[in-house]
Amino acid sequence: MKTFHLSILVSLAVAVYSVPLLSPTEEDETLADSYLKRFYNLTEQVGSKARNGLFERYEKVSEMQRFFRLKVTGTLDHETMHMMKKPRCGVPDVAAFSTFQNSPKWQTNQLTYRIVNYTPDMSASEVDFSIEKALQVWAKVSPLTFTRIYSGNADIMVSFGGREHGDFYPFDGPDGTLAHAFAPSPGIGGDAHFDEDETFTFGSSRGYNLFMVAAHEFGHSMGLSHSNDVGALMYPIYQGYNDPNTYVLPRDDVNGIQSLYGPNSDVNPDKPDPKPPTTPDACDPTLVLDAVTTLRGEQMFFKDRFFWRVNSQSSTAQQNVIKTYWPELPDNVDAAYESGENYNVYIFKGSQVWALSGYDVIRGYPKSLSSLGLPRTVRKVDAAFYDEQSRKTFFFIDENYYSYDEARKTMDDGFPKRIGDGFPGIGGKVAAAFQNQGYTYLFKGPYVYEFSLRSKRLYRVLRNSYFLTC
Ligand SMILES: [Ca+2]
Ligand SMILES: [Ca+2]
Ligand SMILES: [Ca+2]
Ligand SMILES: [Zn+2]
Ligand SMILES: [Zn+2]
Repeated sequence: MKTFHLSILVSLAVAVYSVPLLSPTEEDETLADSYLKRFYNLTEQVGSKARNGLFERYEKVSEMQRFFRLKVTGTLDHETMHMMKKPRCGVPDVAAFSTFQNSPKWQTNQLTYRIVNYTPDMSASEVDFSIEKALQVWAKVSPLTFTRIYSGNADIMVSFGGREHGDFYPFDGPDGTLAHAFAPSPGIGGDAHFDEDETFTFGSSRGYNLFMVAAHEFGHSMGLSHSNDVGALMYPIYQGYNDPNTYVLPRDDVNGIQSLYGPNSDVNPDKPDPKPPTTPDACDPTLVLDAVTTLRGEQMFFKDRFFWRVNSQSSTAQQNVIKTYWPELPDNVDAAYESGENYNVYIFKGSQVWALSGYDVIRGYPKSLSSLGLPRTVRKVDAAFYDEQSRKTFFFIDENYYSYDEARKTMDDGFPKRIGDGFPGIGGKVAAAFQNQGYTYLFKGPYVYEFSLRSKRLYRVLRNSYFLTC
């Protein structure tokens, strides 16, 4: 578990207020102030323009940017405001939450829980199932057990309520804060509260999946604070839907719970549980990408259920969970490209293709590969890129490639061709592809091959880290 230390040793030498490209609106400033007060312990009055207030805000914005691994500017830039507007957990990201300071934990492994009331959003049996599955996420990898009781005081009291709901932490209406929970202690400790102004769901439909929100909150109920590993369940931002029957707790969270309670000694050695997934590391020299594309001037690198964004302003690649941007998209995509005709981004997985317009999936998608004119024998696309010069899109399938006419929306005659014929020096399959500043880049294993399409020449063989700064 990566814990976040409350270190705000901002060097005064760098504390120059950089001028944002677009100054934040008054509405953004108000939102930012309440966000920083709630999650980063900002003490200054909202709207205070006093010098001390400005400096404290600068420090708190920087602290928040460090937690989320954004570029640390200390200002309310676009990326920072975007992050502040995402639905999240109500527990602060800083260790200042007093109950979290000295690693509180339960003194017994046999815990009780009680569902005090229900949400009208779901049936009672759906709520019961979601809560039980969310507790099992933690029970599977620790010696903890959870027994349901129906009256009296349980260690973990689960309830739904809106706005002011009986503690000193009122909820905020729809979106924003979804839920919060208290670290182990008698009384309110361990309890989990869900904001009734949200629409909680059982499946993947619009709203917030109760299983996923509850599983995160119960991490707090066990004594875990927030993680800045973007793949962790204990990351403060809502992660999207996962199937409760197949969900596997990520490695970072397993390390966290086991640091408090130890492993589960009851695991059947003949039927070991699936390995906890780890978050891909941009610096891993063996990293093989799933797909690469541009999106409105940025570069997107896909791997497993994550993607990195790189733009010309950012010095580091920002890692995100695919589902937090596009809940409808699958994980582990095969290929991606941005059309130079309509600026849609097309995402491929298996025999299906999705079209994105910014953060929206275009209606009518996913469609089948054959809707593009690819032969029905093609089951998946390995890689794709759009060529600015010829205004064609190239599809890589096994050892061959096809050329697609974006304007006529048909495959060109004379294809498929062998990849080695169009791109001398590269054989076998291609993992990902894109164009940048006139060059074509084909990814193969952890290497990137730089071509000029016009001269049909291979210029350089690079590592992933050439684009994916880490
Ligand atoms: Ca309690
Ligand atoms: Ca809310
Ligand atoms: Ca691929
Ligand atoms: Zn949380
Ligand atoms: Zn509460």
